[in-house]
Amino acid sequence: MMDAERPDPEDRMPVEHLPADATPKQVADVLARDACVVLDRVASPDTMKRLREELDPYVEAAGAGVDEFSGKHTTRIGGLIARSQTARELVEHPAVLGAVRETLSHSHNFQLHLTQVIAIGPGESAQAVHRDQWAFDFFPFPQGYEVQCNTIWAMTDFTEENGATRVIPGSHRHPDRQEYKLEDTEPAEMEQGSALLYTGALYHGGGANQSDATRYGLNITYALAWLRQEENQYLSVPRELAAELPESLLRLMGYAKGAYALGYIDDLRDPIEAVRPEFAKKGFGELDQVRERLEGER
Ligand SMILES: O=C(O)CCC(=O)C(=O)O
Ligand SMILES: [Fe+2]
Repeated sequence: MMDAERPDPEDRMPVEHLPADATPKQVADVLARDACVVLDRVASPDTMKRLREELDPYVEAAGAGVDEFSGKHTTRIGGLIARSQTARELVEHPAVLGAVRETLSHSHNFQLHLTQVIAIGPGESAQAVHRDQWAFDFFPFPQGYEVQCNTIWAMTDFTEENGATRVIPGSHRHPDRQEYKLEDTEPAEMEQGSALLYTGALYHGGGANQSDATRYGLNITYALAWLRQEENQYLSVPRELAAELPESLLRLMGYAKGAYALGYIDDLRDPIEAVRPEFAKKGFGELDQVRERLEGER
């Protein structure tokens, strides 16, 4: 990487924190400026405790990562919609979802992209600094066109010592495919129950854990609904369970059209019909809205 692109230590921006009652617009404004923001104590320690109780058995049963990127001292588990009522609530947390909606409002719809506990164990080294949107086969999305709005909830306190996520605020404006060093990043320290929000274009990575306790984070990410999901929700959540979930959560999981005519079943049927026929909308629908939107953009 050329030096001109390396963040100058003098220009380093700290990670901005907002109170839990910040409006979606306030959160989205900081995301537009920095590509990351911490919402302080948006969930209670009690909620985090419940999450641990529901998910610890899966974490304990899972092995550590098999490569450097996933972390050889890090355990990751997914399928959290199926496994945890508390995770389901956090996926639909109104403050976070409002900010996600605002940040991804340039597209017809957005959807849940993945749900994952990331438990960084003592002795783990720092993860390579990356953009989450590289998951889309490194497609070079235009700068300013955000395709993801992501969260990492602090299930335990996040400190520099225990592996708080490392971020480069403002790096959504940097060139793509850059390599950064740890010194270029800031730790997103936050209290248990807080959430780091960041866009798919933010350069970041898991921190090294130099403490003697595991750092637990809950990574819930959202992406534009015309892109493929990282975690396949249709196959991660058994149909019998899906049939019991609320409509709003099912729509978020992908039982909705990604755009006009994107993702229908056979005779133009609403995808939600597969699990909850009573919620189905008829036909393509919304054509007037789509037309209005296209006319507005002309
Ligand atoms: O666990 C963290 O702090 C970040 C992990 C991460 O960025 C990733 O796995 O993509
Ligand atoms: Fe990441």
